[in-house]
Amino acid sequence: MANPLFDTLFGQHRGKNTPFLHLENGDSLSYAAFLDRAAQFAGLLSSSGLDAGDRVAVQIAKSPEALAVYAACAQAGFVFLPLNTAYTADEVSYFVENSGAKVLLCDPVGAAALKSITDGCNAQLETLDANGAGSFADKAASYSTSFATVDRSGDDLAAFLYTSGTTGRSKGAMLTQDNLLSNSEALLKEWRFTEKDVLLHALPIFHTHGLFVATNITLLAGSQMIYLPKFDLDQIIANMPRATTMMGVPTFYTRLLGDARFTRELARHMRLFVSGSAPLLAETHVQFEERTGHRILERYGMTETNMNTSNPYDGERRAGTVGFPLPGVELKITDSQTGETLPQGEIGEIEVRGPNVFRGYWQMPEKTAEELRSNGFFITGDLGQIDQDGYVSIVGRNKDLIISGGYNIYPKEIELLLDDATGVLESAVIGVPHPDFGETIVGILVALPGHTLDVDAIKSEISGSLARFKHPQRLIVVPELPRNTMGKVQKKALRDTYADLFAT
Ligand code: MLC
Ligand code: AMP
Repeated sequence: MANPLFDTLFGQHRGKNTPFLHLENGDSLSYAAFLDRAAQFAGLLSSSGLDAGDRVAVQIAKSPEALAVYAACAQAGFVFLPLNTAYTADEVSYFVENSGAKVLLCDPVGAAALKSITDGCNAQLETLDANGAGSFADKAASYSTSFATVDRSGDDLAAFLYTSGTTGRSKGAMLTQDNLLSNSEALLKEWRFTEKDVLLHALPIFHTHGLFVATNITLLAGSQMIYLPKFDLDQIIANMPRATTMMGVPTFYTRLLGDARFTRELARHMRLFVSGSAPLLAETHVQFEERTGHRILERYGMTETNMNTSNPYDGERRAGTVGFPLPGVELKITDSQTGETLPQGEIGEIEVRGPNVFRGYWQMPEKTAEELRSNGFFITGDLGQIDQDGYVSIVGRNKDLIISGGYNIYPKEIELLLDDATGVLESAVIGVPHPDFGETIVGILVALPGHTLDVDAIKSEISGSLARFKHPQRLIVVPELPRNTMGKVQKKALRDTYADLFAT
């Protein structure tokens, strides 16, 4: 027996004194030092009464220690459950309860607000701050820097990532060791990662992109990361001459293009820029090539599937497309009503199947059955088409979803809160084009008869329950919502009406 995820990504680097992480303050951390820390964390978690397969929820700042918790869970056989640091205590409470997590790791600043939640579900609460200090680190310090890796198989669960849904309830996507490994192995080959690479890492590590794509590829290749706490233009510009690759959401690239310091010379040492998580405008692709000589490589993925498609490394990286299915991934375009495969060139629902596709949603068999067919195809909710050369394009969404700066927001979650706000009869939440975030959130409100709505008061009424990035940028009061003959709110009509709200 063995533990494929730990052995392949982490274990292979035991005793290696070469750098793994370069930090913002100029310090570097070797693979060996990183693994020592991870082993101590694994020792502590294992002696805390957890069984293999138990969930460890973490809502902590991006730090080397935060990654070491991921490694520790892999080594000790626990399921890693990372949470967006912007989530409020209300939001975190749902994830802890729903997942049945045995441990919640949080920032010391937020600990008091989360204590009643963990007490209520018999979970342990430990802290870890942005500098890697806290009760968890203190307790781990007395544990050995070697830990006997727990046997797991490729079919065992490695991580839960929560993703919102059209009903407003988040679903825990269950990812196996093989889901993660197969995908990073495919991407490493496609994007030609080697131990010579230095990845400029400014993404958060609580989502697929920053964790399973960027970090797992680095680990698999045994390369290095310039590991920044967040996207900060000055830091990106200062560090780019030392890097060879970067992965980002489209906002990273539009912000870089908006800065005159970002030049061909600055990007001279880079071999690859990857974009994903949201649509990259063809215009950004073209401007980027004009400025730097590099063609951004766009790829397409999801929480439930990791990466599905990628533009080619060597062939033409075609603007406005997400390239070809990755080796081992099958992709087809189907009729949303019948599920039948459509003729080449037609627009329909994108379905994917392969070793990358998740196991289903935690304790939600009906939701799983709605989206994951018994033949293994996952219905993505994205609308796409395949051109005569085989390039896949995403042309829209069959799901009511807003993607702002690479974060997904499901309108229903916000509508439920707005509908309950003082004086509101009903609401509709839409995404409209935004120059920085790609899309941003607008709430359309209808007042109860006889009420005059105070939008500022409504904003503060809902704010305590929602992470900042889910706050509507604008609330607009209308006499009534547009509806079709079936009585369904016509969101497309609303999106058309307010399309220019943030135009520059
Ligand atoms: C921050 N804010 C956002 C926001 N990010 N609002 C809307 N959308 C976002 N994405 C808010 C803050 O709360 C704050 O509000 C204000 O905007 C400015 O905050 P900031 O801290 O200065 O923003 P910044 O750090 O610059 O963040 C922007 C960003 C970041 C784009 C760099 O959001 C980011 O790193 N996004 C990447 C998300 C990601 O990794 N997605 C991958 C998902 S995986 P206020 O009101 O307090 O001022 C996936 C699968 C796949 O989708 O295919 O990859
Ligand atoms: P998430 O729920 O965060 O996993 O987001 C997945 C969604 O992001 C997909 O279903 C797509 O709608 C979107 N997405 C990811 N990559 C791209 C891309 N390159 N172009 C357009 N949309 C994308």
